[in-house]
Amino acid sequence: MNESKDLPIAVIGLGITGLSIVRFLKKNNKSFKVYDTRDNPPRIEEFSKISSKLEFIPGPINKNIIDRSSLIITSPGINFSKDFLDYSKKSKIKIISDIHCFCKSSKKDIIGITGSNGKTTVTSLITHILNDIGYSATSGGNIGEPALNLLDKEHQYNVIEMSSFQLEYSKNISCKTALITNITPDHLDRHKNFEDYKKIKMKIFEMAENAVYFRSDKNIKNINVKNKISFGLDKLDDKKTFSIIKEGNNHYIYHGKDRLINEDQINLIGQHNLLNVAAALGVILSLDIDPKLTLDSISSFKPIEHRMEEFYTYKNISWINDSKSTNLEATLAAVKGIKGPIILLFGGRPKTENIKEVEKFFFNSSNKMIVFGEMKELVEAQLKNKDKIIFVDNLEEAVERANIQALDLNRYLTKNKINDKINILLSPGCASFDMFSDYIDRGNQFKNIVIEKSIY
Ligand code: UMA
Ligand code: ADP
Repeated sequence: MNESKDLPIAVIGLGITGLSIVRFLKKNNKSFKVYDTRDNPPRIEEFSKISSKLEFIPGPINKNIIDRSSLIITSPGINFSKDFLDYSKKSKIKIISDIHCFCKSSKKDIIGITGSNGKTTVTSLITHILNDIGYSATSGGNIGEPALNLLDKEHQYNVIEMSSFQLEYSKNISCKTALITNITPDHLDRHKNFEDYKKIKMKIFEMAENAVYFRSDKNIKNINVKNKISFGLDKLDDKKTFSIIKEGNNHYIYHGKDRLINEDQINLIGQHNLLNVAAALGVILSLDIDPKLTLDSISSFKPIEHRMEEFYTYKNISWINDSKSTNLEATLAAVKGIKGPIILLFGGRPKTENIKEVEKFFFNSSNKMIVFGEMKELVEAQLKNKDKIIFVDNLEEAVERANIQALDLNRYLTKNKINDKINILLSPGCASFDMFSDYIDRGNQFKNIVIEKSIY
């Protein structure tokens, strides 16, 4: 940290990140002030136990803060105005993230993970594998535990999920291995445009020793790292590649020419999750660990809550909670990876204006869609297969209608001796804030409605 003036450091936001920054600054004997737009931010009670309330200043995030500070360390959720950013540049007051501070202070190897989708799954999987095969690893960052809290208990490997919000204010972070799972449009309400969002994601490779990336993704290119390992949907013989290949009815993961593992040995649903496993294997290889040693650990990894979580099955009908699907790509990946007919619960607050790609969902003529929330307008205007779409007012009604559709379809399949499993999938492809407090609330409500109502 390099404070240019003899002024306190400004910590912006007093959520879990703000609190972790405060602890970090106190340990390093730095003076600071904490700013938050709310009078009573979520972590004020915990803050007042470790610091004087005088260090907390509620109010708007404006230029006065820049005049009064030597450096700004921001929480990821803060969306600075253009005026604020211009003035900080003019005043030469740097804005950095907690992840930036963590990377500069950590003494252990950092595995940095970013991407539009799959970050949490891959972060958890890598941590699980490393611990399972005898290394010591811990995870943090956007996954939940703020990275700075890990400094007191550093393991051999810090597996850190990094969001675009955190990377935006990070510079020259030196990861042992950096991974990008994929890049598709997301968070465009916060970033200037898609180009800017891509550039921010690519910052994870600055100074990385090893890069792991999805080679079938045209948005990930020009990686300036010496040791590169890729994963993708085409088979390459190179030992620095992993591939997902369909043979007969099964998908396999290959390492170069060698077949490693079959989808039936993995507890995660969908081709996108095979890509996530391949990404994790890429990271393992980058650490000079033989991927063959990890196969049992991959098989023992369980799906994470709210991500393709098959939580209830009855007769031939399987209920899957993919509430963490908050963008269109996640929904498209979810439906692509499922075998058998799908009744999709889709909706919420749209993050994109063009949803025409969703029409692909109806290529399987048995598929049905139940739509709720603010997404109804876009579906009404852009999707054609209206005979396969049902509009509802709330999640409860969505569950009831999905159940009726599934039972009807089940009768038809039984009568025609077709053995397909029917999938009722909540994969909303939207933000949840129009009807729920967050994706966790949405997923929990879904599961409760299905289970409590004992609808069969
Ligand atoms: N605040 C303001 N003004 C604002 C916004 C926020 O004053 O305009 C204050 C609020 O009081 C807020 C506090 O700042 O409580 C901190 O806000 P924050 O939104 O940065 O939240 P944290 O509690 O510190 O949580 C953050 C991440 N939140 C966001 O990026 C929005 C968490 O990711 C992350 O787990 C945590 O740090 C630890 O690293 C959440 C998330 O939704 C789960 N991430 C996005 C995603 O995954 O898509 C990027
Ligand atoms: P993130 O932390 O990036 O949000 P998660 O692992 O929590 O990623 O998954 C978020 C959503 O994206 C879930 O709906 C999940 O099914 C979907 N998803 C996971 N991995 C991928 C992937 N590789 N490609 C597309 N969608 C994915």
